[in-house]
Amino acid sequence: MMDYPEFVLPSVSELPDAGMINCTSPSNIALVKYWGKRPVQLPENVSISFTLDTCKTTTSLSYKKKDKVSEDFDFELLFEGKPKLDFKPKIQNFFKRIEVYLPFLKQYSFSIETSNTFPHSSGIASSASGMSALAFCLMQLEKKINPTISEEEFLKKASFLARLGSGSACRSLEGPITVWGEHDGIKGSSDAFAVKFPNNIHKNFDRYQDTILLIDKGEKQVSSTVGHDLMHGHPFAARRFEQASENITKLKEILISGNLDAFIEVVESEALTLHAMMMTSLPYFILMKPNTLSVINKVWEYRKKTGSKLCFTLDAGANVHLLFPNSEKDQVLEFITNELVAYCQNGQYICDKIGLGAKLL
Ligand code: 2P0
Repeated sequence: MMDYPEFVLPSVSELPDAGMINCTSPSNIALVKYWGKRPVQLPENVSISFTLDTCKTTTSLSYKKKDKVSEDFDFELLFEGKPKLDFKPKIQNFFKRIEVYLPFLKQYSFSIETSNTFPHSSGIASSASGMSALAFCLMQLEKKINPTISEEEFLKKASFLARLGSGSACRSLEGPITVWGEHDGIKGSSDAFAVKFPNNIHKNFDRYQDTILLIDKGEKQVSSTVGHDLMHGHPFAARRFEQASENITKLKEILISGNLDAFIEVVESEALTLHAMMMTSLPYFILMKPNTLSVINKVWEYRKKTGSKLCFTLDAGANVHLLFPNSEKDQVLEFITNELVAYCQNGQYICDKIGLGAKLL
């Protein structure tokens, strides 16, 4: 039986011959973390994220209709202008998963050119921006075939497809805040795609800042895919999945009310819980580095001293995301340059903020 038949493109007679689609899609940073999944790419728990603005992938998809449908997918891949063989299996696998929903894929020969605004191997996940950008381009091609698709259906399916490339990618198509996973308090939410946070967001979160401190750019010892897998049979899994749902309930109220102290508590607790899950799985592992902990302690000191609403969150790695209101931008940037840059590898950090999702160029 096929899952989600509503996302299958109805049969069409006319396919466009050739053309090119250019788009950008950003990365995102989870506030309540997705950690644990079941087949196929469905989350064990609900998650919510800020869509980023500066950290993004630009993708051009060139397509050319073939005279004969081939047995296999036909695509070439260029990353920052050069052929990238190690990405090919991931795209091949992605095409295989989404073919049933985009039945025209084997009728085209594609050239995919992609580049990121953030430094290569900076420890910033490129799968979220990269997979969402590719899904968005493919949906633009579907739209040429099926022009009556509504904006809402378009975004829903783009997110649905992106999820099949990488779980967190489904949260990057829209902004400023998206939710992935079914939750009673979030209207329209689903395990199959992410939706834009449906309520009005308090102005305290307008242009909310995310400065990413690049603590360690080395290759991670444990990939996210392996990490997700270790939640199967994890001693705390069931309780953790419930807790994520409870935290979404709390965060929904916080995003509406603008209560930044409550925001800090949920967000920092989520970051540490994510890493606690890693430290308590079998095999156990630690992705934080000594400098990650030094930064966390500095943030706590700074908050105590100044009453600032600066807080941190972590991804599956050693880098620290510093979240703070736009109104504190100058002071916090001064604090970062004076006191935190010393903990960053080669002094590197990236100033980003909350953004709006994928765009056609
Ligand atoms: C998240 N992360 O919610 C969590 C928190 C990292 C830490 O989703 O296997 O690259 O492609 O579904 O999405 C990273 O995992 O994993 C991730 P796949 P993904 O953002």
